[in-house]
Amino acid sequence: MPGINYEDFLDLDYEPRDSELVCTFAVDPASDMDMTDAAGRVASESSNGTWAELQAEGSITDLSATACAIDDGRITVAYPDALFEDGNMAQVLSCIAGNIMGMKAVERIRLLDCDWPEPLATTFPGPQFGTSVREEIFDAGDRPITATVPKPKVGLSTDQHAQIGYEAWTGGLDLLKDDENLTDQDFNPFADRLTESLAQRDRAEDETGEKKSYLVNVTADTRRMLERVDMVAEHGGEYVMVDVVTCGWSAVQRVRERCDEHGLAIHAHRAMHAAFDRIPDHGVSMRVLAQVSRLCGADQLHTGTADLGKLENEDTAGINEWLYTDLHGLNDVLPVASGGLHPGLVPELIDRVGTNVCVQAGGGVHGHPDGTHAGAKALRAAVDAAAAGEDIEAKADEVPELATAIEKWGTETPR
Ligand code: CAP
Ligand code: MG
Repeated sequence: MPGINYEDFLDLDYEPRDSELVCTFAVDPASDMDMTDAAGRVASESSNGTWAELQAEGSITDLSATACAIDDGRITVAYPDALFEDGNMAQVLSCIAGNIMGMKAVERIRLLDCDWPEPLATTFPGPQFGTSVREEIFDAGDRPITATVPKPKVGLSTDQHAQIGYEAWTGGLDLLKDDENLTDQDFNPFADRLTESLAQRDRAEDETGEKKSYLVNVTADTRRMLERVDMVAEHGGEYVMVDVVTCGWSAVQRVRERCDEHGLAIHAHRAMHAAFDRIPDHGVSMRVLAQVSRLCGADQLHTGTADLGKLENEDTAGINEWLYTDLHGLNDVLPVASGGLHPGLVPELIDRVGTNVCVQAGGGVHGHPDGTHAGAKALRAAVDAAAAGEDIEAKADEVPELATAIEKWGTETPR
């Protein structure tokens, strides 16, 4: 019987088949290894090899990955389709971003990008709505949709939270959003917050004649999340919000399934993504996390502010472009720009990411010197002006709340 060694996972003449998942990694080999040593080990450990020579029988080697290119600190690995279970994101990630992240053969390794083949991609549902939320839920025309998250993040009572929603909605914003760490605490219980906020939404819709909606955070263990999804549907919501990284992809998959039954859209908050993607040469890139979010069914996803805001961002524009591009017929995803935004940054933001986005601001609305309602008016006016290609300074002459916001924050990037 032939033995399987690390070298058997390396073939630089290999052309990946259309059915294979092709992954690109940045690799920094351990000091006693070269790139070919490391590449063979990555392909081996992420498919069906190990450190010891194995005796191979029958078609076992058909499941082996092949390291098929090495170029400038990067390697390409092709994974056969039969290695993967249909529609099981946890299993896929245990292969391509599993043990290899900690192997001693590499100093650092980062999963940079995946080319998802049709046979695997189409075993996932993808988003139910994607960017069409802008027309299907709102009648937003060519402008970005807008959202605000009450601040402080946690500690507001249910009444205070719902009142902030009312002020934001009537000030012109489309969405009230829960913060990532607000779920079902004693100071603001989930069920009360849902019903009170939706009651204020109805009032704001009556008064403004515009469609309004609420991103209520259902994040919890999967059983409780599904109960909360059902509650949102019963009470007439259009969306749920999920902290997709902290609660895990398998849970997101179940939420997507339940949301399909109710026709609810999913807003994906990416809290903890930076634990995977912040160190540039290690971990899993935000690009891949965005791909995984799309496959699992997020309709809108935080992808950053193209470096205009308070948080580190990886290639917002490039990731957004990928989210819009065809993926074997799966729906696209609406990118959410958030994190330190305020009205003065909106023109440059729209310049960098376009209008097919959601613009989200917390501090940049509620920190307005005249309060939330004025802050909402200022943000909406800035978005309307930027989307129409109008100068926001000129808009500020018509909208005093915008003038006040610009006077306070100018175009500064907060920290
Ligand atoms: C924004 C935010 C969002 C971040 C997440 C916050 O509030 O609510 O969670 O945008 O980052 O808590 O920071 P501000 P990202 O508008 O007050 O900054 O979008 O990069 O995932
Ligand atoms: Mg937040």
